[in-house]
Amino acid sequence: MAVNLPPHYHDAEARYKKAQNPEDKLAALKEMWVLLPKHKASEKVQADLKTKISELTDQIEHAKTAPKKAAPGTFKFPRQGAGQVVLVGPPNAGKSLLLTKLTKATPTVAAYPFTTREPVPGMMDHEDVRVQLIDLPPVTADAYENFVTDLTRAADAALLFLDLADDDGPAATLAVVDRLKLARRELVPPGSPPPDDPAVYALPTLLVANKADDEAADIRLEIAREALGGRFPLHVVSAERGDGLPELRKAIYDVLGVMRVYTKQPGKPADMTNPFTPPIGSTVADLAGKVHKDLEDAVKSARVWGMGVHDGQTVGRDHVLHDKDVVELHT
Ligand SMILES: Nc1nc2c(ncn2[C@@H]2O[C@H](COP(=O)(O)OP(=O)(O)OP(=O)(O)O)[C@@H](O)[C@H]2O)c(=O)[nH]1
Ligand SMILES: [Mg+2]
Repeated sequence: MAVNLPPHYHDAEARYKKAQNPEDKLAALKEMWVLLPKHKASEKVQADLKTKISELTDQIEHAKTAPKKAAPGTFKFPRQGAGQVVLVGPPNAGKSLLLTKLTKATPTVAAYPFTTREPVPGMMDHEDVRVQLIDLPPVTADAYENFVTDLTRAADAALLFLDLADDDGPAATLAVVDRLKLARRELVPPGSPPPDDPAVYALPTLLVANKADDEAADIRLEIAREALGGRFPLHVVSAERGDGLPELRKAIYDVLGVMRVYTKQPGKPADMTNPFTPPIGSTVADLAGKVHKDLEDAVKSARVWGMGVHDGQTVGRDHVLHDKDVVELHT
C-alpha cells in the first residue's frame, strides 16, 4: 500500500532537510507529523517520525538543562482536596486532553508525541469533593523524566493510559508499567496488599483506554484485553467526545478509598459544603485529628447523624464513621 503524502508534507520535509539547528528541525518534523495521514500504510513513516521527534526533543532539552543541575524538588504539588492522582502513559495517548475535560487546567494538547514536558496540576470536581489530578510527561522505554519518580511517590493513585488509536497501544502501555518498575514504582490494582520490598511504592491504578471514538477502537480493545489480561480495572473513554467520563470521575474518587464526613458545631446546622475526607474506616478520633492535630487526643465523644446510629446518638472516640455522616465533636 502506498502512502499518499499531501503536498504540504513535502514542503515541511524540505524545510526539515534544510534546517540548520535542532529547533528548526524539530518544528519541521512536528509539521510533518501533523500532515502525515495516519493509517496502516504510513506506520513505518509514523514510527520513524516519532523516533526523530522524541530524539530531537531530548537533545534540545538536554542541551538546555545539562549545564545547570536541575534543582531537586522543582515540581512539588502539595496535596489538595480528597487526594492526588497522576496521569501516566505513553506519548500522545490523550492524557493532557483528559485533564482539560475533567478540570479547569489548560495544558497543551497536540497531535504529536512528547507535547507535555512538565507536570500540570488541575482540580476535578466530584459532587461536593475535589480530587487533584496531575498530568505528567509521557513515559516510554527510553524516555523518562526523573521527577516522575518523586511525583508518583507523592500520589495516592494513578490513571494508566492506553491509546485505542494506536496499533502499538498495548505494547506502549506495558512499556510504561515496566519503566516505572525500574524506578521502583509498581502500578497495582486497587486493594492490592502492600509490596514486600519497602523500596517499592505501589500505586493503585485504573487503566484508561482512551480514543474509544476511533473507528478501529473496538478491535484494538480486544487485543489490549488479551495483552493486559485484566491487570487493572478498565475504563473505556473518549476524552474528545466525552464517552465514559462521568463513570471515570466517580471511579477516580472511589479509588482514593476515602469517605465524606461533615462537621457541625453544637446548636448550629452542619457545614454541608466542605466535607472532611478521611480514609474509609476512620474513627471519631481520626476525624478529630484531621480537624485539628490537638483535637485527636482531646476528643472524648461525638454526636453522629448518619448510618448505623440513631440521629444525634452519642458515640465514643473509637466509633467507626461512615460516608456522609454528620459529626459534632465533644472534648
Ligand atoms: N480521536 C481522539 N483523539 C484524541 C482523544 N484524546 C486525545 N486525542 C488527540 O490525541 C492527540 C494527543 O493528545 P494529548 O492530550 O496531547 O496527548 P498526551 O497523552 O498528553 O501526549 P504527550 O503530552 O505527548 O504525552 C491530540 O491530537 C488529541 O486531540 C480522543 O478521545 N479521541
Ligand atoms: Mg500531554
